[in-house]
Amino acid sequence: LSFLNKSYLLLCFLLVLSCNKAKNKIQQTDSKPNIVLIYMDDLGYGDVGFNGGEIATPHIDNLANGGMVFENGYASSATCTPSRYALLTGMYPWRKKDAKILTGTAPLLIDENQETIAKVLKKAGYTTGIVGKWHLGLGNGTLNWNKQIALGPNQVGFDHSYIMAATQDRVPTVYIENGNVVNLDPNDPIEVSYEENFIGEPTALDHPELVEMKWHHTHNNSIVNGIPRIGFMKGGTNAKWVDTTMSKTFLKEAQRFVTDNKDNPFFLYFALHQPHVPRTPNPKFVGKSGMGPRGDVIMEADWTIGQLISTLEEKNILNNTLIIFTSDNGPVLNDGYYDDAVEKLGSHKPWGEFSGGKYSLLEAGTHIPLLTYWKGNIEPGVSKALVSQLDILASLSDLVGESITKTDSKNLLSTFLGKSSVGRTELVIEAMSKTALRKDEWVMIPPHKGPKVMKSQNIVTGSLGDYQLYNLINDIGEQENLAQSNASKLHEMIKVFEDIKGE
Ligand code: NG6
Ligand code: CA
Repeated sequence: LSFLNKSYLLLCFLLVLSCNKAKNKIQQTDSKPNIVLIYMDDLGYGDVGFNGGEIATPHIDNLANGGMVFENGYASSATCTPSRYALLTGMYPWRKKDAKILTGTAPLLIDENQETIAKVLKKAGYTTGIVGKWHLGLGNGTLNWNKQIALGPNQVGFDHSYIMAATQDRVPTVYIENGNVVNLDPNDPIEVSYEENFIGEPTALDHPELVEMKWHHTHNNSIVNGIPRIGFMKGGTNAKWVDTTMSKTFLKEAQRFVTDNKDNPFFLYFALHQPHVPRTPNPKFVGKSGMGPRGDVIMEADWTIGQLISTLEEKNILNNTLIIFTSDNGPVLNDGYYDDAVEKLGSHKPWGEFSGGKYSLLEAGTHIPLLTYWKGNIEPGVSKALVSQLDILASLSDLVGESITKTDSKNLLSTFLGKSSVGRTELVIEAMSKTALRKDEWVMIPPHKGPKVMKSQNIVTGSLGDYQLYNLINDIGEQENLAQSNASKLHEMIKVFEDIKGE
């Protein structure tokens, strides 16, 4: 090559390089980072290494060490559907009568006109996707699984969806992509009922010999992959998911979404199914935790998250991605199957120092792990600010410069980005349609009917016939009821609670 040719080549090379740089600059704006919201199912405050858990969660811990950890982060509710409703819409779920644990055939809970995180981000130019657990209803009451489902995530702001309809323990046990059941054979249509079985279909009650995972309470209807579920299902043989590869399937879809959208801002709601029941780790993870399937699937989820982060790194977009990691509600050991979760727990404390668990108004129900991570933009640290998943909507709206109408969501953007230590002052928490108030370091639980303990799950519900008042700074385990001894604080709390609830 002549000297002239060489310098010409060099010039071209430099030109391409600077063009790429300029292109990257457009993408890497601080106001439009990619957003990945990782939402776990039933993961307790203490289930992660960074909150003192004994299960190895190195990838999640890396996010915690490089990001902002919230010690006072809350899900809106102690169960799945209401928490997910609040997360996406920024509205308290107790304002919505049907925001309760849904069956697999329940209609779409979110109104088509309602604001959602996905809609707001879409308006700001984002491509939006959900991969994983939906559990917010589908259709308008009459669901035909063999046709395109007209109402679902795609109608409330998601450009792309790859979901399970409800929970892993509920039928239909199929994946749904943009409203269509994946791998459905039209000659083997799916029927689903939560009322009665289909003639000739085996259930755990009449065919116990077909059951490979023993049920403890409920979960004795249709058997899929040897696992008895809640609800009855017929047909759709080719479409049925394989439980042990669910994590891989969701990961693959999440990676595909990221790869397809690496050149434009995207929002990925990655709603993992772990460690909800039935706990079905991939063989690669069986026995890894020493705590039985519950520990194993938490390790599997951690690995899955690590893989997704590697993809972001490989595509060179990790630095331009805001990651939020949290869980829909607190932990439960026995949630319906015999799977050694209780027997093999050892000294690990899924609920950390809190009392209660999933379904409970006591702290462990809603006080969940929460962190934000954004390399180069969020200084690593720990925040004591009171924040709720409700606040993600208003905060992300602010980040991308969109306005929203009045909701229960508070704009805590600078807190989520670690630039302020100010959180909300108060928050109404919900568990199984009962509510309580957290304000500053205080919790007030009004009198509620119902059992003190859920026997099958061995969880203290927080329901008592009298008022309860706890100071979380002195009494994180909510053992000492101060309602009698601190009447003035109690009355102040009742007043705030009733004002918010409009009572
Ligand atoms: C409960 C189920 C439980 C689980 C839960 C949903 C019984 C007694 N218990 O009704 O096993 O499926 O619903 O969990 O049936 S959630 O995390 O999706 O809210
Ligand atoms: Ca859940």
